[in-house]
Amino acid sequence: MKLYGGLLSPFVMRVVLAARAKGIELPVEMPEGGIKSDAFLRLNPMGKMPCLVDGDFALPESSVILDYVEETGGGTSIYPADAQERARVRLLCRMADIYLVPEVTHLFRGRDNPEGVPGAIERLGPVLAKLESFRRDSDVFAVGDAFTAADATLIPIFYFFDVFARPYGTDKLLDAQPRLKAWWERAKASELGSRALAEQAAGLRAMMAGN
Ligand SMILES: N[C@@H](CCC(=O)N[C@@H](CS)C(=O)NCC(=O)O)C(=O)O
Repeated sequence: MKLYGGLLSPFVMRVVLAARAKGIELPVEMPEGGIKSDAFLRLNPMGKMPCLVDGDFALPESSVILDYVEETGGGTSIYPADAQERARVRLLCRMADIYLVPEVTHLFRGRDNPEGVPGAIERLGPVLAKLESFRRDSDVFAVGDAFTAADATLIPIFYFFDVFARPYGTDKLLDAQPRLKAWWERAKASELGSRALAEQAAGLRAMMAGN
């Protein structure tokens, strides 16, 4: 199996983290000619990263890839055994994709579209509060007491709360959610988390340098 994409992308990193949690080190590379090249579009008509290639099977969409890796990769499951806990994991992943990502994207595009930033900051507070409302005091990881798909999904998105702390004050949003903030501190200090964040930071530096 091989994953096309760059490690700054929270969607790419989600898959990488999920695979690592299962003991799989997926090779990750940018497609030659980029994600809009004819060759890549033939492989992945979505023209986005990530795209997993397993033999002659190509699969886009990070959450779908994550589940494919879960089902085919063996190793430790990244979903809890209990149905309700599993549902909570899926709920946090879904909420991240539907409500969190669009607002973080506004921040990411803030240099080109500064007018999108204030609204995104305003909406992010309630999104984080809702995310937190589905977590429990006893949750050590995003859900429960083990690394799950929810951690793999949230960690590389939360990376951007640190990136945008200085320009946009995103750290204050986390201050308003102490339990989520405590999870984030634990996630950053963890082996999987710290490695991922260092790789995202390297990706950001490369992007800023125009590579
Ligand atoms: N829903 C997709 C989103 C993937 C996505 O938007 N990836 C970005 C990089 S972070 C991308 O490839 N953007 C290029 C584009 O949209 O043209 C997934 O979960 O894989």
